[in-house]
Amino acid sequence: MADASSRDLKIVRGATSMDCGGKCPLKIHVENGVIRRIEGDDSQDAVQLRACLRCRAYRQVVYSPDRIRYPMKRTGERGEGKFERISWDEALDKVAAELTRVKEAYGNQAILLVLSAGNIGSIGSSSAAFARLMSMFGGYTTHYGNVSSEGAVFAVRAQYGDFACGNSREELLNSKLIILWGWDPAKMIFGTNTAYHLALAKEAGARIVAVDPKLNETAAAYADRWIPIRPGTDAAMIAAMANVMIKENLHDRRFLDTYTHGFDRYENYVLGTEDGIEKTPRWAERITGVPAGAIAELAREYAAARPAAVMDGLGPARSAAGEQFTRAAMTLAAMGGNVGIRGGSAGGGLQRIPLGEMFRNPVIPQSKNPVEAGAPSVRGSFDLNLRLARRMHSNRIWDAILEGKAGGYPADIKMAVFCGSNALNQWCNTNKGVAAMKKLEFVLVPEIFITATARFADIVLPVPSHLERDDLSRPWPSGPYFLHGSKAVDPMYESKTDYRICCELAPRLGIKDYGGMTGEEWLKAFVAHAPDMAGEIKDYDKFKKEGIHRISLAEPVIAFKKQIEDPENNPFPTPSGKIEIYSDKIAELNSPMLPPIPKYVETWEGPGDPLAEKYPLQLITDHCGRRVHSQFDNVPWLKEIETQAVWMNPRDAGDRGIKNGDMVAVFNDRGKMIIPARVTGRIMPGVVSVKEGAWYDPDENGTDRGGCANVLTKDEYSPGGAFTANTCLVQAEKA
Ligand SMILES: Nc1nc2c(c(=O)[nH]1)N[C@H]1C(S)=C(S)[C@@H](COP(=O)(O)OP(=O)(O)OC[C@H]3O[C@@H](n4cnc5c(=O)[nH]c(N)nc54)[C@H](O)[C@@H]3O)O[C@H]1N2
Ligand SMILES: Nc1nc2c(c(=O)[nH]1)N[C@H]1C(S)=C(S)[C@@H](COP(=O)(O)OP(=O)(O)OC[C@H]3O[C@@H](n4cnc5c(=O)[nH]c(N)nc54)[C@H](O)[C@@H]3O)O[C@H]1N2
Ligand SMILES: [Mo]
Repeated sequence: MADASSRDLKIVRGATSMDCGGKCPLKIHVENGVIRRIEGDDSQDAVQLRACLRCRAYRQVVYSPDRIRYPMKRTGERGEGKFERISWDEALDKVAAELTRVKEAYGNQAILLVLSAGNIGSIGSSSAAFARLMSMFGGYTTHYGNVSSEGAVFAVRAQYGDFACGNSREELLNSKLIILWGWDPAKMIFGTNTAYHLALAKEAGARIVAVDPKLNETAAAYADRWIPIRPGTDAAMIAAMANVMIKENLHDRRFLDTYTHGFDRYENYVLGTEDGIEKTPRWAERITGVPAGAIAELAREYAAARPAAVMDGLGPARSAAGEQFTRAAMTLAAMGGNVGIRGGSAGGGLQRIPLGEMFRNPVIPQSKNPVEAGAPSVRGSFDLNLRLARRMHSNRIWDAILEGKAGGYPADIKMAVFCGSNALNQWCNTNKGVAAMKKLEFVLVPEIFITATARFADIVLPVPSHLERDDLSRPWPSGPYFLHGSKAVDPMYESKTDYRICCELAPRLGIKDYGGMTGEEWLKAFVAHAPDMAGEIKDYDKFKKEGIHRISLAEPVIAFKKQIEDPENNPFPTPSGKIEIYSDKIAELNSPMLPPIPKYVETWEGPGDPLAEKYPLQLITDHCGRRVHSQFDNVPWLKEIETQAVWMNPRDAGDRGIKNGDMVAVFNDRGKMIIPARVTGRIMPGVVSVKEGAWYDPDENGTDRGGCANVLTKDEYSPGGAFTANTCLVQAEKA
């Protein structure tokens, strides 16, 4: 046994930069260069920002036996997963040669760059590295549409004109009623400590109601009432609540008159003067599956509780009419007069507080992408087609690869770089993705693991995990604090960061002046120049040593407080200067699926689609507590916590002779998976759930055995650009 004196023990203040829903200071115990233990925040003089199970288990990511250790090149067929070790020089020479070949033969637009959320650190982030390199190389084709939140982004832009629509989470403590409308912070985090503040609110007597097809983790722990609802139908329930509030004169008329634009149009819709159909609770019951009595009761309860917080999630907005849901939720917030006040909520799904939103590469020069030069201006327009002039929607990359210009896409794609992305697993229609990946001439994937996407690479390059480099990490989606994550151990094996890879590729591509600064120089520059840091952090070394800088606020952040307190001098940044319940800009688009008021619209693969005869179950693909998307799915400690399964109501299971734990085939025309059933009353009849992020694992028949939700989902988007992962019909049977 080594005696204590030979042990080199140190505590490193670290942080990961994952797209995880939170962001937490970590206390990492390192002994003789090996991470022994990871603890959370230990501060004594502030509310601790407690790390969740995932970062606490990160040791099994760093030391996973499955790590990519060195550069490799494909040996078998594309996708077969056979690779052999090569040197960094050979790998980078090959990548540079392929980039040059494709550029010369087809032009820069034939190079597809897929960037996602694997690393959202300041210098770690893929956009800071590859996007810049590829711009300097003459450009690339990329995708548009935030897969997390594009529906909500569209809605918030239309209704408020400003994305910062969240309140400080401790404001929940002042709410009398909190509606978790498709919102599950106990699992999704939505800002470290959100669930803690919810617990305090409950202790203080707030009533909590969940409207969700599932009794989700937060609802199970905190809700006084669960109201199950059919996916994609929430705007109908909200219209019926509005109907009750208007008819019983329970809505905040003064608020609506003072601060909103076009409520009369919504009123005409809700009362049926517009189309002859009154949006009564009975009308909504047929659509939503929620009993009329429960709708009326929630409407009255909501109107009576002041202040009340409508906390709408991104899950329901990630659907075929996602923007309508988010707009309806914001309208409900306005009808209760709950915007801009303490204990209220503006809704809008993003829940963003602009504090801590730092480090967005303000100092790394982001060369413009020449392939997009001269594209139409999108400023002030809601027309998604303008944004898609030179790009394809994120959920259409497979079609774009398969069909190219002939299919109406902006380019004929010949090669692809996937950075910080496991798109084959994470973007819809994985089986179509497989066909698309096979068509490409060359694929590059820098990765930590051989993911579904990396399996299809020609060259894989090893990158370090998040505890193997210094970076700044930003709170998701709110502060108020800044994190500096120090390197706990040196990069494992032969790994290099994306930034380093790009620095080494640059000269091979004839690019000068790509790098220049060391990592630490960049970090210091970020801290010095980031806009919302101005004057905040004076001592970089202290910040680095402590790993966190908390911002002390004189008062809590309340979105749109100014606009509500002094509307004369603070108009909303919308065309009317008010909250736009009716949007002229949206009306101009003249799109039946995108009405200018938050109407309920029936969509493809909803409960009313004739396809429901063949595929009668609505599938939702919510996120998983033990993963960050597909990350951590291969961590043994976390795997023990929850088996990937299809959640199914006892009634649907009984109809099909399925018992808890049975293997079940879940399928539609796009794909099929076989996974265990979790038969539970925590999901409503007619709806099944397969959590997103499990690793695609096809057997010899192409049937997925890993439970990858996206073998079933449709690669489509809503008219406002939402990624429609929660609009999907399936059938299930005993396997
Ligand atoms: N069906 C369905 N699908 C969904 C969703 C859903 O609700 N339902 N949700 C969607 C949402 S909200 C999101 S944000 C997306 C997420 O989709 P992705 O961003 O593709 O998600 P991850 O699975 O986290 O993949 C990131 C990959 O980056 C790698 N990585 C980590 N750090 C680095 C690094 O420093 N460099 C490089 N090169 N790689 C790194 C990780 O190992 C991981 O494989 O998934 C979407 N997919
Ligand atoms: N543990 C963990 N946390 C995460 C992530 C992760 O992968 N794992 N990912 C992070 C990222 S990038 C994102 S974008 C966010 C995502 O956060 P969200 O999008 O909010 O999370 P989801 O789990 O997809 O959905 C939340 C809830 O919506 C419900 N829901 C789905 N469809 C409907 C509907 O039509 N109507 C109603 N009323 N409810 C519905 C689901 O049942 C679920 O309870 O989470 C972040 N946090
Ligand atoms: Mo996301």
